[in-house]
Formats: sequence, C-alpha cells, structure tokens
Amino acid sequence: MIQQHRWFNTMFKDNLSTYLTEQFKQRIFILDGGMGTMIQGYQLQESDYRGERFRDFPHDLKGNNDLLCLTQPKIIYDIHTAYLAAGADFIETNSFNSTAIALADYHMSELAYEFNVAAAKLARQAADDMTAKTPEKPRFVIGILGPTNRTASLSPDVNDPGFRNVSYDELVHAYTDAIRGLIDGGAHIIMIETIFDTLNCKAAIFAIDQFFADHNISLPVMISGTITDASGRTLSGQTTAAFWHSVRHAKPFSIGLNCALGATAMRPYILELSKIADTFISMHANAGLPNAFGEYDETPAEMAEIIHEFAQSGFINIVGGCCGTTPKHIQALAETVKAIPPRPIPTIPKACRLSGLEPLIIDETSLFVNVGERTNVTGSIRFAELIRNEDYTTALNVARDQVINGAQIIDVNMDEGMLDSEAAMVKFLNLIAAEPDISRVPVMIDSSKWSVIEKGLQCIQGKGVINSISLKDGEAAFLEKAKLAKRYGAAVIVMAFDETGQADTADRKVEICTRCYDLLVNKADFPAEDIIFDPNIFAVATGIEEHNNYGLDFIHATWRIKETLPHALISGGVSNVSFAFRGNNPIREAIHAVFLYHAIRSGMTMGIVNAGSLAIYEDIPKDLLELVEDVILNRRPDATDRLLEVANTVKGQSRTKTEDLSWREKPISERLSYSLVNGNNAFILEDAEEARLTLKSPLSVIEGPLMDGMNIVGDLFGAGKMFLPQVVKSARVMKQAVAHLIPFLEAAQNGKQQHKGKILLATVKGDVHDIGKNIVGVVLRCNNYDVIDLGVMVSCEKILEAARKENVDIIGLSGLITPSLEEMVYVAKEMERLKFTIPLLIGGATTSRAHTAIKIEQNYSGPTIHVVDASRAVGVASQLLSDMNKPDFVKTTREEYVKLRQRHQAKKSENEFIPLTSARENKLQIDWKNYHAIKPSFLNTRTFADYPLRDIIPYIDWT
Ligand code: THG
Repeated sequence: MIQQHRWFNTMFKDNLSTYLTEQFKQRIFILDGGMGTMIQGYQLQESDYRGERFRDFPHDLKGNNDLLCLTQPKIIYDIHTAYLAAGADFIETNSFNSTAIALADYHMSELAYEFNVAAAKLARQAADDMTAKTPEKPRFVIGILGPTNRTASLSPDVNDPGFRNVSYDELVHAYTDAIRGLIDGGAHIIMIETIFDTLNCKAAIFAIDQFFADHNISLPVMISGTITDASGRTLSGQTTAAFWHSVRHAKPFSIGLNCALGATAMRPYILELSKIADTFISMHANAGLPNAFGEYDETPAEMAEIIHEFAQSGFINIVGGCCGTTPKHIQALAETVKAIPPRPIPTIPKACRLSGLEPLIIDETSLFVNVGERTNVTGSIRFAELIRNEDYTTALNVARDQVINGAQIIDVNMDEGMLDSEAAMVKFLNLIAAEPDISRVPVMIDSSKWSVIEKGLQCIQGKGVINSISLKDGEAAFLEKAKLAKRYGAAVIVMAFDETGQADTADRKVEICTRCYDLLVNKADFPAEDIIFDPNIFAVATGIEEHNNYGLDFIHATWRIKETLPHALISGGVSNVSFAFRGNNPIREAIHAVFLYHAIRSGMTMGIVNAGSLAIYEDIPKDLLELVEDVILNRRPDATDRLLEVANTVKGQSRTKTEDLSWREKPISERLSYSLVNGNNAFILEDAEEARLTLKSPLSVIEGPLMDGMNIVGDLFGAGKMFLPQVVKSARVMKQAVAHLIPFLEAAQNGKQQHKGKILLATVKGDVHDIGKNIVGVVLRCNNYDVIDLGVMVSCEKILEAARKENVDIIGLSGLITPSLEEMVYVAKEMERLKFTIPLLIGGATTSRAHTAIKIEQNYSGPTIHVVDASRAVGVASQLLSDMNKPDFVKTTREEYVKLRQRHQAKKSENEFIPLTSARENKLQIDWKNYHAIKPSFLNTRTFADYPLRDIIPYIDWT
C-alpha cells in the first residue's frame, strides 16, 4: 500500500514537500477544525459506537471516538466533507487515540493498526472526492499521531518520581504501528499533535524517521505542541523555545501549537515560534475557553477576528481549529486570511541549540559554557559512593549544586564496573526529570558504552549532548551512531580518536577532527552546528617529558579546528589537565583557570568543569600565575619542578558557593511555605514535627501552614510564576509532610471509633479519572466515615445497585471530562425514577456549582449538592448526616441553586458565572479536547487560582 503513496508523490512531481513548499509561498493554508466536538453533536449512544461488529464487545465503548471510523464511517466521512466544503485544504484523520497505548483503556490495543488504516482511508476518500470536484484545489490528508494517554517524562506516582508507566521503546513501537496504518490508508502527511510531553513526541519522531528510512519513503511531517498553562510551558515543563529545540531534528514541514488555549492566549507562543522556527507555522486553537458546561463559546466571527490579526502580523502559514470549532469557524478563518500573504520563513543563523526545560543556545556570541562534571562516578569518589549505595536523593543534590553553581549543562556518567550502568543512568535521569531546578539545563550523557548512551537518550525530553562518539571502531560504527544521534535529536561530542588511537599532537587532533567532520557533514548529513569536537585534554606536569606540550597542543588544535571546520564547537574535560596535582585543589583550580583562559581565547566554547570551584584568572597571585602559565604554555623545561615546589606551600579553601540558609531563621509557618514553594524537602520532616508540637494538632498543621503554603504555590502557578514540574515537586514535599502527620492524626482518631455514616464513591461511566475521588475517600475515612469506593468507569446501574445493597447514606459521583456531566444527569434521573432519597454529591474538576444547579439538581428530589473540593467533603457529609443540621443545610443549598437557575434563565445566552472576557485578560483559563482520555483535571473553566492544588496535579496518585 506504500505504492499508493509513491503514486501520489509522482503526481506532485518529485515529492510532496517540495510541491507544498512552493504552494505555501502563495497563501495561508487552511486546516480543518475540531473532530470531538463535531462527534458530540451526533449524541451517539453506546449502541451507535458498537455498530454490528462490536455489539457484544465485553467493555464499554461509548466515547471511543476513533472507533467510529469502523462503526460509523459515514459520520466521520460527513464531518471531513463538511470541513472540506468549508474550505479546508487539509483534513486530519480521526485517529487521535489510535495507538495501542491509548486504546488500552478500551481494551482495543490490538486494533490500533486497523483504526489508523480506516481513519486514513476515510479521510482520503473525502479528500479525493472533493479534489475531483475542484481539481485546481487539491486537498490533503494529515495522518494524526496523538500524544497517547501516558507521559514518558513524568511519574504518575508521587512517591516514586523516577517511575514511568510508559517507556520510550513502547512509544516507538506503538507509533510505528500507527504510522504504518496511516500510510497504508493513504495519508499524505504525518502530524504529531497535542504534544504535552516532548519525550513522547521525540519517540514519535524516532519512529517516523526509522519507518521512512526502512521503507525508503518520505512524507512531510508536521509537529504541533500544546502550551497547557499560564506559565507558558508544556505540561512536562518546557518553554516554547526549549520545545522547538527538542524537535527541530525532525526537520518538520511545520511547527505549531494547538489545543488547550484559545487563539488569544496562544498569541505570545505562536509569536515566539514564528520568530525562532525556520519552517512553516501552524496553529489550531480552540474556540476560546469553555464555559461552565464544557462548551466553547467563541463564535466564528470572533475567532476569525483574532486570526486575522495573527495573519496580518505575519505569524502563520497554516491555520485551523481545535476543540469547539465547527465548519463555520473554518469557513470564517478561510475567508479572513484569504487575501493576507503568508509568513515568510525566516533565516535563522546556525547555532547549537540545546534544551532542558529551558533553551540553551551556543553560538559565536556565547561566553564559555560550563558543563558540570560532578555527576560522574569515575570522576567523583563521593558521587560513585552515593550511586553505589543507591542514595539518589543526595546524588540529586550533587546535580543541583552544580546548577546552583552555574553549570549550564550537566554531564552524567555511570561507567563503573560494579554498576549496572544502564539502569543507573535511567534511574538518575528519570529522577532529574522530576527536579525542575536541575532539568532546566540540558543533559550531556557521558559513557563509553553506546548502550548506556541510548538508554539515557530515551529519558530526556530536551535536546541533549552525546558524550561521545569517535572513529575508534571505524567509519561504519561511527556513521551508524551519527545516524542514531540524529534520530534521537542530540548534539554529539566527537573525540579525537581514530582506529589507531587517541590524538596527542595538534596535527593529529586536527587531522582526525577534519576527517570526522567530513564524514558527519557529507556522509551522514549531520548538522555541523551540532558537532562538538573534543581534541583531548591530557594531564600536564606529570614529570613525563612527552606530556609537557599537551596543553599547547590542545590550544593550537582548537584554534585550527575553529578556523577550518565551520560551526563546529570545541569542548574538553578541563579537570583532566591537572591530574598531576590531585589532592591540591588550590593549585588545580589555578591550572584550570589558566588553561581555560588560553583555550577560550583560541575558540574553546564549552568545557566539562567543576562548576563550583572555578577560579578567576585575574585573582591568581602573579607569582603563581607565572609558574602555572609556564606549565600550560610549555615555556620552560623546568616548569613542572618549579610549580611542584610551590604547590606544597599553597593552601586555602576552594570557593564553592553554598546554598543560602537564611530562611531557616524565619518563623515555622514561613519555613514550611518556603519548603513547599521551593520544593525543598531537606527540612520538611523536622519542620512538620515542630509545627505539630507548636500547634498541638496534626490536622491544624495540614489545614493551617501547609495548606497556606500550597495556596501560595497555587497563586504563583496561576500567575505563571511557577510551572507544573515545580508544582509537582511542591506537592511531593507536601506529601512527605502529610505522611509524617498522618500517624498522629490516626492515633488521635482511635479513641472515637463510632462510624459516622456510609458513603459510596464512584467515577462515572465513560471516565477513568480518580485522583480527586481518591483524596475525598482518604479524607472521609480519616474522619470515620465508611467509604465504599467503586472505582472508575462505573455504570449507573452498578452504582445504584451497590447503594441499595450496602444501604449507604450518601452517593458521591466524580468525573473529570465533559461527557461525565451528562452521565451525572443520567444518574440523578435514575435515582429519581428508582425512588432514592439519599443525598447525591457531585464533584470533580469539570463539575461546577452552576452545572449542578442548572442541569442536575432539578432531576432529583433528594438533596443534590456540588462539593467544590475534597476539603469540603467532610463538612458537607456531616451536615447531611446530622438530623439537626440537615434540614437547614439542604434548604439553604436548594435556595442557592434556585437563585442560580433564575439568574441563568435571565441571562441564558451569556455565561455569567465565568466572565470570559476577564478570564481572557488574565490569560488564565484553558481547555482541552473533550475526547482526550488524558485530560488533566486542571484544564477547565475556572481560573487556576480557583483550583485546589491537588486538582492541578493530574499525574499524582494521591492515595
Ligand atoms: N572529555 C569528554 N568527556 C569527559 C572527559 C573528557 N568525561 C569525563 C572527564 N573527562 C571529565 N570529567 C571529570 C570529572 C572529574 C575529574 C576530572 C574530569 C576529576 N575528579 C577529581 C579527581 O579524580 O581527582 C575529583 C575526585 C573526587 O572528587 O572524588 O578530576 O576529557 N568528552
């Protein structure tokens, strides 16, 4: 079936990219709009999803939108056709969840390939039919690779930040299968979209590159990320520029953003991308921000007005819509950009562009880049011991200290005979990924074993550096590694080694580096700016005469390489040069400073150094300076002896900066919030204990200073001053404090064992989210309620049956995605029909007081109450189970809800609960495609500041 694709390409002369690139110079192109919201409009029921083929499938299938390609092909074809008729040049296949990983929720993993073929065929049919009608305007099918519902660089378990529930390999496998299906089905283009974890995207890029190479084909690749919150970062914490650096190796036909935000909120990020990316820019925003009912209000005219300005500002080349957009939106967009010239692709100067969570650009204007050397088991006895003893917490501090001390990249090396180096590399890099103050910087993966390097590359979402490759095993092995480096998207350190050994003289260094450069640039099509040569820094002043010129050899080679091999950078292991003075740090530091002074002036751009103890050249006493310079520059035969002589007399401390501990002087509540805000767990247990003793009650510590601290975190997050990985870290610290307090809490409860009531909790059918519900369960149990937790995806029938059987006092429903709201309405109606009278509690991030009042409450005559967060659950439950308070409480709530309904009735068309305009001004609200299985709970209609913190941390198991 790959033939079909070849045929298509010949239709467009040599290849589609070339054809499209020409076309894109003429006008702005149009993508289609939201699929999920269109499908919702059909109000499909379980049986519609099942069709004939899956009538007896043993699991629920409602909401499995991609399945509709098989069971309701006409609906999908019609939606595609509606978008084409509205003016879309490109339509996206309905395959967002069609990977084995995402389909596991529906027990349909093995159908992934079939789903993709069907999705691509359907879209292709619709596109071809439309092209036949208007041959002057060919239409194209974009095969969609979704993000899956797992994140390769975040842990789902708060207690185990190094844990991952999906591996790079699993992602590559799943994506490969999907790609094969999309191409066999006839997709013209592949798009990786709604990327919230760049590591998932990098796995998709790897799969694409490998698949194209294996099948000798090439399709245009589009990449579209998602900026999920007010900090302007992806969910996994990268800035827009860091994200671009991480994926640029895919040489995408376009880069862009979609989902999560409306167009207005997307503006600064699209603006940034349009400036830094030397490829086409796509965007498909949501139709504004969802209201309390999860609906999108931005009209076609409103959206078109915003997009008009983007187009005029020269930001975009391809535009379409995401959640909530309809063919009318697309028509309005097509109309409004019709006459506006497209954005020209800017010329971006060549530079080594790396990233961690943040970008790092190394170009001709850069000052020296420090690479931290301390996280190296062969270079540090202390670090080796920490890793051997599995003291990863302290080992992380070694990495952190380096960044605090100015390392802009950290070198990680786990090569030790007694270690499982691959496992240690993976473990350490995964842990680093959970430390935003460390993972802010790019990683240099240092190993002499390629397998360790590959394992490491599979753990980093940023663009890192491979340390190293060389010609020591010959050209074939060298080129193979270069090819993989490109596929993983990493820069490489190339050591000046060849088949005969390591280069020591300047001539040999230059000769080998030149040979490597030619191979890389001309044979492997490797970007010159991603080549970092290491012409070998060897120890001087060893007493062996042949070593005396090593410093000068390096400096001279550096000069010559910079002169003759354009864009390549120079690095080296600086501490090597002073090995002869081990144990004498002041002398070593002086040697490093002198060596760097001269090497940097010759063109050394970066170096692996002890970032915490770099001496300043100017600070070296003049007499010592002369002795050291004699050694480095090999100025006199007795230089080594003369330096040795004074070495024994030079004493003193190296200046390593230490962490500022003045915050320890502050009052206990401030210390607790400091620890939470900074995600610092060094003192959390002792502070939690001190607070418990002071406040005399563990609960008041949690509800007092700890919650206060978390509220500060919430505010900072809402204001964009913190981003998700930092928040996750804060939550982890919080968790540790709470874990310390819980035994005291339980001990305090032990005396009063009487049970207060029986509460049934369930996440409703169609929804798999349970974080919030689990917290509610814990809180209630701690307060002596009997909790029956039915889990997730629980059908109404099962809930009500269990409620009867267990004779519960209250039913609590939880849900996170918009369709769950409907399901809750259904449960309320069923409770009424079946003559229940017990209270019904509604909770979960997508729910709201407004929705409960307007859509749910009037369907059920028993008390129906929205619970805004877990902290309210106990209050509400105790009111409802108190004979004395219940009537009043129920009455007041009812009156409130009646008022809400009346207000709603009066201002029906407007959304009075959430003033959209003010939210837009604050750029705080975001949303998500309804049918994303992974919708994080914080992506909702309220402002972040309104959220209980645990709701904005979707990846933590709070139980
Ligand atoms: N080129 C490249 N990579 C490299 C090197 C290089 N990686 C490893 C090494 N060389 C650079 N890293 C170090 C790390 C530590 C030391 C030297 C180089 C060092 N350590 C002290 C010692 O061994 O005496 C400290 C010992 C301790 O603290 O226990 O000097 O050249 N591409």
